[in-house]
Amino acid sequence: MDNKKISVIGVPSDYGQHRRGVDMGPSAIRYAGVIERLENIGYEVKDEGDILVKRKVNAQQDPALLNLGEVIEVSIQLSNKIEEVIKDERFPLILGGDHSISIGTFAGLATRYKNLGVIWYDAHADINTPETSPSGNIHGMPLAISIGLGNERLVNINGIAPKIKPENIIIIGARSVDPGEREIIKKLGIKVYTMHEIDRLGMAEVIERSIAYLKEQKVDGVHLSLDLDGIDPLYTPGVGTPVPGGITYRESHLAMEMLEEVGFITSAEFVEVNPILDERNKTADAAVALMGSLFGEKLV
Ligand code: 4U7
Ligand code: MN
Ligand code: MN
Ligand code: MN
Repeated sequence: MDNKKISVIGVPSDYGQHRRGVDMGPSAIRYAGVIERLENIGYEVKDEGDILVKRKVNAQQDPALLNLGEVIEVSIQLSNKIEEVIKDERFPLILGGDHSISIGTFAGLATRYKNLGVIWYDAHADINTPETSPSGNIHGMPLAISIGLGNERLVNINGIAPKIKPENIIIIGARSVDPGEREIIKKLGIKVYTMHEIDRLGMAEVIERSIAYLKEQKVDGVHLSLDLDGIDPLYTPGVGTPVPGGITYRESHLAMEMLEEVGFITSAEFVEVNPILDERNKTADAAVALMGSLFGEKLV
């Protein structure tokens, strides 16, 4: 990583889905030693603390967009925080929280990057709209919102819309895609490396192709959004929507190491860590170990 200054931002929100406990993700990841781990590699790390997330007031619910008001509030705060951090020339490292927090992440990043590349490491495509979503859970919608599809208030957070170009997105690890998502992916030609391609090509080839592709797109930055459910639940059981048949622990380290070697990741988030569903903080430990690889930890 070129930028030697990291700002860690916790987003203790669970409003994007219905399994409580993912709001404790930032605590679990801090407990797993994220700050010390990065400092030991040689970074100047500032813990910005957590975004203030109000405890839930039971308001009326739109079943197609659960907790919309709360997600908007969190997104605005996170966006502002990220804007401040990148103005300071620091690398934003965001700890979730469920994946709806990416809405705020993209909003903040859009204040700086006009042609941002995105690596979406996930078992899911997270590209549902309120019309296609089988659940109404906003954590299944952030990629759609980033490209301007879905609820207008979410799409327009920060006044910049769309925030990402569909051709700048690469999804890695997909193995649970809803019918409506498949249609959007096909229509927009979004690049997806499913588990099938990872098995056929190997992770090294998948990452090499992804890097080459984003370079061709002449992106001005690359955001890594890593949903811990992209990895097989054997290694990361503490997630709300586990899907078997996922990426291995070693493949994930390899992916992080290869991204580090080219040094083009400019922001990252690790989401969906739910310590209530975990086994002895295994998932947060995995997240921190992967950050070690992403930030260039060397064994010898
Ligand atoms: B995550 C789902 F229907 N697609 O929209 C949905 F399968 O951030 C799951 O990747 C979304 O964990 C998972 O509710 C969102 C479902
Ligand atoms: Mn997922
Ligand atoms: Mn996700
Ligand atoms: Mn999930």
